[in-house]
Amino acid sequence: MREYLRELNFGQGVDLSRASVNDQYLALARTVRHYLMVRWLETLRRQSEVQAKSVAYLSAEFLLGRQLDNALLAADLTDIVEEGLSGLGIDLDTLRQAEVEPGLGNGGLGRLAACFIDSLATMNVPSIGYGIRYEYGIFRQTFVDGWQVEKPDSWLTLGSPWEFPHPEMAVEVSFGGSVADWEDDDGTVRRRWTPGWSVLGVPYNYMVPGYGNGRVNTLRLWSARATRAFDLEIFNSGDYAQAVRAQTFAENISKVLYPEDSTPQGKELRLQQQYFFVACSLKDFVDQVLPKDFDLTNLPDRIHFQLNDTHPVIAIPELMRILVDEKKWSWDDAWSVVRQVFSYTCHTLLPEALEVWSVELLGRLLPRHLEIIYRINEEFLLGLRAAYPDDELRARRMSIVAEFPERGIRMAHLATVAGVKVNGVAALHSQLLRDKVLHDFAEYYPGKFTNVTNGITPRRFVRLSNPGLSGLITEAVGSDAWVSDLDRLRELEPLADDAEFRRRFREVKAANKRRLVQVLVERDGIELDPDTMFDVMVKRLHEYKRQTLKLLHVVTLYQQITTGALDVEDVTPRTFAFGAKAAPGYRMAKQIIGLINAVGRTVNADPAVQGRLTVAFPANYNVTLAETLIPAADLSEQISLAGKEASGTGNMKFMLNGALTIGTDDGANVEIRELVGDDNFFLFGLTEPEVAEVVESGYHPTSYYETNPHLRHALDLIASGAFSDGDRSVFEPVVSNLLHEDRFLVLADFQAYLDAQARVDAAYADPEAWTRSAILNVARGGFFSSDRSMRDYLDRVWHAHPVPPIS
Ligand code: B1N
Repeated sequence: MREYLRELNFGQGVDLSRASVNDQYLALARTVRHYLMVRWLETLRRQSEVQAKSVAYLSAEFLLGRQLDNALLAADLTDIVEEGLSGLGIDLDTLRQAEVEPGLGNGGLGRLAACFIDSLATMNVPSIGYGIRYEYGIFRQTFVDGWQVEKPDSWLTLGSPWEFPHPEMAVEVSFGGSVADWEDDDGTVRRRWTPGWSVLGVPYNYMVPGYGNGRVNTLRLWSARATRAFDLEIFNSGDYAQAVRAQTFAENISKVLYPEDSTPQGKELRLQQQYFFVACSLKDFVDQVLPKDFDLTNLPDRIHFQLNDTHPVIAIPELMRILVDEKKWSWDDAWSVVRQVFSYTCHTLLPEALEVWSVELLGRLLPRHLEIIYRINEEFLLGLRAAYPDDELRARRMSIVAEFPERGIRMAHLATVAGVKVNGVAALHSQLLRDKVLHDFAEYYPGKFTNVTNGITPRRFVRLSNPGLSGLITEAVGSDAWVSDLDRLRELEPLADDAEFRRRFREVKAANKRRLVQVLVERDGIELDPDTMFDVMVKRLHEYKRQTLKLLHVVTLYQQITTGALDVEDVTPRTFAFGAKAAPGYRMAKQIIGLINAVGRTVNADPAVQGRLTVAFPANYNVTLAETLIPAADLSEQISLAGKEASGTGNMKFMLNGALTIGTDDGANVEIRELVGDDNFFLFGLTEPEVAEVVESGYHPTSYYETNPHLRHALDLIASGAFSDGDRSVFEPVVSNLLHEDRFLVLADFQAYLDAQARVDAAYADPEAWTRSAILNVARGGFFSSDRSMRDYLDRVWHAHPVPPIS
């Protein structure tokens, strides 16, 4: 505590009596990071000493969530700090709440990256995360009359105690210009890129502490600055305003995270961001991380670059450029190294989500890289035509260069051609990648394709977010070893049949529900009844995830009760909780948000359903809210159309916090159900092959509307203006889309969903049996630790190894 007071006095410049909560939080954060500093330096020292093979995780997003609690846990400081602070009359929890989470990601993909670096540190794997330090992360969602309005996320304004900027280590990254032949000293003709402009990348380092193992890995995020050339212009041109504008232009590159999840727009600034962080990272690794005299032919022994989706795939031509243009290697020598050091993780099946950069844009921004991609493609097509003579159609399908609708570079193809391994993120997803999206490639490169099912870190999503359950588990297992060895949850299985354990498990869930109720009152002014079933659907708003299906269930119940078709006494009291952000340009998604809020307003105000149906839609669902929402859930909604959700990771968080899942056979749901068994999972809906068949034979949503009275009544009620003050036009686009297009087969799965929900009600009516299932969900969920995901990547993709723990 002496250290803490020093930080307050000398770091914040205040004494205790005048310190604001923010001062106190910042001082505590700095105290904790000082404590971790020795371990960080020791980790770095050991890393350069041992020279073990490392992993570099390249990701445009790291959705970290709050840092304080995780750092306290890793360093085993929580109790000491809590006690010390309370001696000073300070409540640790108040300081926890003062932290603004770094929201440098959209959803699952960014959160996955954060879980992975946590696991790598905990498992003693030498590794580094590389990404972008966005000045503005994912927007803050607000509702105005129920409609989403985005506000900037200024996560840096109150100070950022977890980062270490290193402006002296800035690297230069170039763009634009032109490429021409030139003659080398030894007479060889080479290509020379003369860039048009450049920016600086300033590294900001973040500690990634392993859990209780004394290791602290590094996350390095890049921030864009103007180069000194810009500064010089200020003097030379005399046009001060113009020079400052140039500065702003450079800094724009890391200004804001693109808020699109799964459906990226092909924007120029986005490509700039991608090349910016990748070029910074490769340069950093080659020039700074590797020893000075390192022979780059040995690169594959020292590093594996994991490409988190296609966003960092421009790293492939960039490394070629470094080796061929800068290091003057032959093309073949460079290619033989490059094709050993990258692997690619695909996170989607939606064709519209696969990035294709227009040749016009790529050629303008990165002319040399475009040339390199063309040459990679030429040689690839040569091999392909040799393997499949006379199959020009196949060559066109597989080409890295697309010809329609305009000439474009297919980044997934480039990654697949150059990557050592290509993986999907759940068993079904990897299967569909092999069989459908990348089928030609799987044939051509047998052995290149593999699966690594996603995972989540049990530190943040169980140990920290659910202290009640953690206490129970620790008692049952006999130690807290499960926190870094989640398979030990298996030991809970026999306790599912122990009435006393069930009672305590239920008490933990009830307490988590009361905690959520309290948080939502304070955070949003939402009042909920903790004695209802908490039925939760939290994830990005996307049509394929089918929030509308959930909503049609709510509307159906409401319609049935208010018309007397259903006796209110027979309805299980439920709280339907939604959390979802829509991409600002995704109109249908924003409409659906408006509709959820409108239905909520009407249902919550109607005395006819009071105490039975409640809709809660707290704005701005983020990692912090997830940490209290998920442990309070009874029912987890995972209802995407089969074959569309690559994996899902929220589904795993719910399972490990003792919620039962109602879900389709999609993504990681498949593996969840296999592990937990059909008796403990509410499966419904078309399977992926059935979906393919329905779509193939022509899908007619109206026929479901015409033949299913429940569905008709629910859609008619929405269309009638019942939720929009009689205005029939407001939600007409949503209704007519469902009726006439329904790309994601909501109507086809509607009845099956209602039936499954009836099974949920029946099961919930028996609390002992329900609790038993909930315990089995926890006991059988150990597979979904991201530690296991890391083991799979180490074995199947990286061929790297943990190093002995420090101290
Ligand atoms: O990645 C998650 C999966 O669990 C989800 O199923 C999947 O939808 C998600 C462009 C994406 N896929 N694609 C993205 C995000 C941002 C962006 O700009 C695409 N996110 C996913 C983790 O594997």
